[in-house]
Order: sequence, then C-alpha cells, then structure tokens
Amino acid sequence: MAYDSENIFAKILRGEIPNQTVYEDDGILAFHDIAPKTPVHVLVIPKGAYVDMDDFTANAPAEVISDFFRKSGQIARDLGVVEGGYRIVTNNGENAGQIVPHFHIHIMGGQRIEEGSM
Ligand code: D5M
Repeated sequence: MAYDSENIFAKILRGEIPNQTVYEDDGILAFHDIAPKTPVHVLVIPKGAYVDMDDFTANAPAEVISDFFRKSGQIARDLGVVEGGYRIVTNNGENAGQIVPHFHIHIMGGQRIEEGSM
C-alpha cells in the first residue's frame, strides 16, 4: 500500500493537528491515544513515512528500527508501566483493523489483562 500523506498521524507530524506529546526527538514522536483503552495508552510513531509494521521492518534502515524500539522501551519505563507490566500492540492492515495507515505501536498499561486473553 502506498503511503497516504493525508493520514491523521502525518498531519500530527506536520503540526496540523494537536497532540498530547509524551516524547519527541528527530526520529520519533510519542503521544497519548485520543481514545485510551487502558489507564496508560500511548502511541509511538517514527517520523518517517511507513504504512505499517511490514513496511517499516522491510524498508526502514536498521538503525531507525533499532532506535525506534529502544526508545519505545525507554518511553514505557518513563511512563512507569514496566513494573506492573504492559502490552505492546501494533495493528497491521485490514484483518487487524488498522485505522491509521502510518506505522505506530500502542503502549498499553496500568491495568491487569486476564491471562490467556490473547
Ligand atoms: O488505531 C489508531 C489509534 O489512533 C486509535 O487507538 C485511536 C488513535 N488516534 C486516532 N486519531 C488520533 C489523534 N488525533 N490523536 C491521538 N490518537 C489518535 P489503529 O487500529 O492502531 O490504527
């Protein structure tokens, strides 16, 4: 799928739509999900134009990929969810119900998820 530069996260990156930023640097932006499903629900996106996990892992330079996941781990630490445990979710494509076609991961924590619920 070609990248659609009018998707909502592209607009956030261009500053056309506001967001509640948790962390930002040259490569990534982390912000609160607009409709949180858990007490802590933060999205992390690369600033590069990647549609989904498949596009990101196939086409982003290795250092961009490692930087993204290393920093996402640090963001989870800073959010205070590591001790209690947290979930990382990334929806890919139609079957997963991906809504926004700009690669992102959900950091979800702050509440207990029943064992075996996935
Ligand atoms: O779901 C996309 C996620 O992005 C969903 O949890 C809502 C969130 N979302 C949508 N618009 C915004 C804005 N403007 N700010 C913050 N969060 C937003 P997925 O199925 O992973 O594509």
